[in-house]
Amino acid sequence: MTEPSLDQIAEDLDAARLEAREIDQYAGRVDLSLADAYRALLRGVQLRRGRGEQVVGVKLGFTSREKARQMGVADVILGVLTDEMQVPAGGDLDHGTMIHPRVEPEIAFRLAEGVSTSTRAEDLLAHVTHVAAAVEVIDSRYHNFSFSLSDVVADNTSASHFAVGEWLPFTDELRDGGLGDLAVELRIDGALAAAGSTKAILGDPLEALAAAQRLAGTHGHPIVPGGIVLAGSATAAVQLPADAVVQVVVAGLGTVTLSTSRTAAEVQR
Ligand code: OOG
Ligand code: MG
Repeated sequence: MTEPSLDQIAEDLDAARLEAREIDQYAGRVDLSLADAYRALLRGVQLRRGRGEQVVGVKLGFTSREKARQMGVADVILGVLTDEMQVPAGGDLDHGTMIHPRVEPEIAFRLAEGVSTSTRAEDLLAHVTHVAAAVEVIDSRYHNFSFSLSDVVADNTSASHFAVGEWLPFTDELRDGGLGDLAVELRIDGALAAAGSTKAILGDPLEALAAAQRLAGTHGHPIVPGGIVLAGSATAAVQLPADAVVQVVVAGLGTVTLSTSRTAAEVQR
């Protein structure tokens, strides 16, 4: 069998996502380098832009040891967020549009409106204006949520949806260590599903900005004015049920909620 091109890989993953259908991972059948996986990721983003979606930010993956251990990978990765992935805080997400979604408690940074694409070669931290509690829904397009590092990168780091709580100004206090060890909780229908600390995010979530800058500089992710940086989960991910209310609480930063509905197709299954 001939190896699929990067365009083909991007198209296959895009179709799998749109149809909420799992595909086989590439590891073991296609020789996909990490650099090529990032190229496939960015081609996938091009496909989405071609349908009118706008890039609104980037997201880190595997910034916490617990997450990396859960998925059996070692390196920090960077994906791209579009407007279609964003659910308003308190909003509803149709569970039936996803394959096997999981949820993660995160924090989000917002970059200045004046930020330029050249920022990816500079100091992203200097451009942060706001911070907020966030919730990310991930949904691997691969069978059983199992993948190699290149696989998950090509799949836009399993990005599916996210919501951001109220943006707080990024004060000097937050910049000078104030984000380093805040208690994080993930609640599903009120019950505690995971708990941790922002410390789990690379020792300090500000390190996520340095990692985003490094990876965007190497692989060419777009950095947009007013863009969002999701710092990565502070805990292992938890299966996201249908008909549920998910809440992330970050001490000192606030809360964000998201609910899921069940579609008619799912009820019949
Ligand atoms: C990859 C995405 C990881 C995070 O916050 O660590 C991620 C995956 O686990 O499928 O978003
Ligand atoms: Mg995440």
